[in-house]
Amino acid sequence: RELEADLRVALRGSEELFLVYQPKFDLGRADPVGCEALLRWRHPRRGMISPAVFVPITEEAGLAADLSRLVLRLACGQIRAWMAQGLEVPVAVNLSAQHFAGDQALVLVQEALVAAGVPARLLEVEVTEGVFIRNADAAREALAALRALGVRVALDDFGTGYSSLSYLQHLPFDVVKVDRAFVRDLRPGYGSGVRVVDAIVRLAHGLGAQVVAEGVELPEQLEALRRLGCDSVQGFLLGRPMPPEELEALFDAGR
Ligand code: G
Ligand code: G
Ligand code: MN
Ligand code: NA
Repeated sequence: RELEADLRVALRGSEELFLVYQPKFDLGRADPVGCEALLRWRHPRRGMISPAVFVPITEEAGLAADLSRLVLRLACGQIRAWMAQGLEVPVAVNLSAQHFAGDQALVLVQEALVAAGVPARLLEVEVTEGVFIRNADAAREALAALRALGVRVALDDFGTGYSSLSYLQHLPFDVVKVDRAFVRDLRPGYGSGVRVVDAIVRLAHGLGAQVVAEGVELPEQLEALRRLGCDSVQGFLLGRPMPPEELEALFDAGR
């Protein structure tokens, strides 16, 4: 396919693929506490193409590891650049579930950290429930190995997959990210939306994980999340995915 061929070229090194960074804020102190790196592709003829479109293409074409290698290199390079400016900004990257069938995720992450000279504690890895579909035991081991390195591990899009509870009891996560579908229902008159998020927060806290809510677009949602004891928040209300210089300004202002 045409996009696949273009992706192969872009992955070989170009500025077509780049990261934008969406800030995350602590709900108690309202400080920026980190960010999520999100990949963007500026195609030379078609303009911006969403990762929702091209990430699945890389996965089917056997290019997932190349893509993740690039994302990790860019993210760790940015962490390093911020460190050189005296800023410690934790960065979360999204990794394909494919890497968790064996030790590939560990190898990719370790290589990127070493190459950039970045401490593991500044990197967070986000995975979806999809990591557990094929081989749950292998995934659990891979996640444990990352955490043993000092990398934080987050469960992304929580509650949208299936069999959500059976694997949570084994505690392979530092962070649970409440999917924006649940945050959307935190509106007056939607009592059931509040009860679902309340249950997720209690469950995650009971298992020792922090809770990040994503997709916060309205002040009412922020207020509801505060009342429910959510730890941190991310969403268009607080900050869109942005270039690194803009994120820097947020962290600079806070020091
Ligand atoms: O940023 P945006 O909302 O367009 O992202 C759409 C989807 O693409 C989301 O599911 C997001 O997790 C995923 N995505 C964004 N960046 C990356 C990345 O670097 N690697 C992978 N595997 N997925 C990504
Ligand atoms: O699947 P994942 O959670 O990694 O997806 C992240 C995607 O969510 C990014 O593409 C980002 O652009 C998008 N996103 C971030 N904040 C918001 C928000 O407040 N509302 C909506 N609709 N999307 C958001
Ligand atoms: Mn994510
Ligand atoms: Na999500």
